[in-house]
Amino acid sequence: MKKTIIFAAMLCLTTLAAAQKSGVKKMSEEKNFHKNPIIKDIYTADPAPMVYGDTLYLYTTHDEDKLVNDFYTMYDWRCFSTKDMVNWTDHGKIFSLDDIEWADDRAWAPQAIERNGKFYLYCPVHKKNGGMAIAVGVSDSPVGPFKDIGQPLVDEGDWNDIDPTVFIDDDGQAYLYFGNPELRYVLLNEDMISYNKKIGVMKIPMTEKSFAKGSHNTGTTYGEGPWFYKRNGLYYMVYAAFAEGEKRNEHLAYSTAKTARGPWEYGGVLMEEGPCFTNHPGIADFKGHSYLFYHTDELPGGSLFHRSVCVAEFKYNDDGSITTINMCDGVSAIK
Ligand code: FUB
Repeated sequence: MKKTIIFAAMLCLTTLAAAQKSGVKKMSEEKNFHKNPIIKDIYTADPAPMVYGDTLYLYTTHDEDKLVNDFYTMYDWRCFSTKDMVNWTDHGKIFSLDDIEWADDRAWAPQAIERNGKFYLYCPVHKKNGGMAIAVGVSDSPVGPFKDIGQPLVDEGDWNDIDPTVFIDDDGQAYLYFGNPELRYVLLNEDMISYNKKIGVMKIPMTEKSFAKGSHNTGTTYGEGPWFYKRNGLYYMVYAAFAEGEKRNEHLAYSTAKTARGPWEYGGVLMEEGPCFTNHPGIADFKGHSYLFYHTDELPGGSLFHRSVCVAEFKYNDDGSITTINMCDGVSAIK
């Protein structure tokens, strides 16, 4: 038994090493198609695309090879960029727990945005004095380095403060949605590093009309990993969701609203559940194409704690709805 486990572990390491080599090679060989997962030499999760100029920047979390306490072992955030969806540049570590004096663990799902020439990276972390909170790093460049503002941006003293998603509406109001198991938001001030404390943290009613009946703590499907954006006047909330039934893996679902603050109406399943316990959406329109970034455990040695970021191209229906998107092999180059 012990021998089998050692052999299996060696096989995983060998195959990952081979994948690392072929991954690098494939990036330069396959000019017109990039095969999933996007990053093949480290484990990445929680993809957060940001289009800036003619480039798509992809921020990710990083699952360490070696686990501590058999749980998510995540210390830093990574950035990759592309101009054509096939040739990717690895910008390495752009922010880490070492840069956040008050945090000690769980460098979880981030999202980045630009405002007035500065870049803001919102990141959930575990605080040294316990509980989760949302940190924000600021940089003059999309590829960092990011500098922590020195204190949590959102810190309600409970465990709901994870998975921030940020969006600036046409009237200039910036929103930061977040949360597991509840969806909440704050109105960011123009400086993007503080929020309107008079209004405070707003709680979205977790109803079946908004998020459908499901098996997460609120009784709805809404789980975590919200991704908030607007398209053709319609607001979208895409998220990781738990269907009804026991021991389900996360699928992706979406809801829409006519205003940035809701009310939200359930839209449907965006991506069916896969073999990995978590999934996490990131959506971007880039050079006339629409993409859903997600994660799986499909890299050699993959597991619920060793994930890898993938991408699928999709099209919106004329009425703004989205037909369920399949996990796929990869995407073609943008000409
Ligand atoms: O990657 C750590 C956590 O797992 C994220 O914050 C969640 O969205 C889930 O993907």
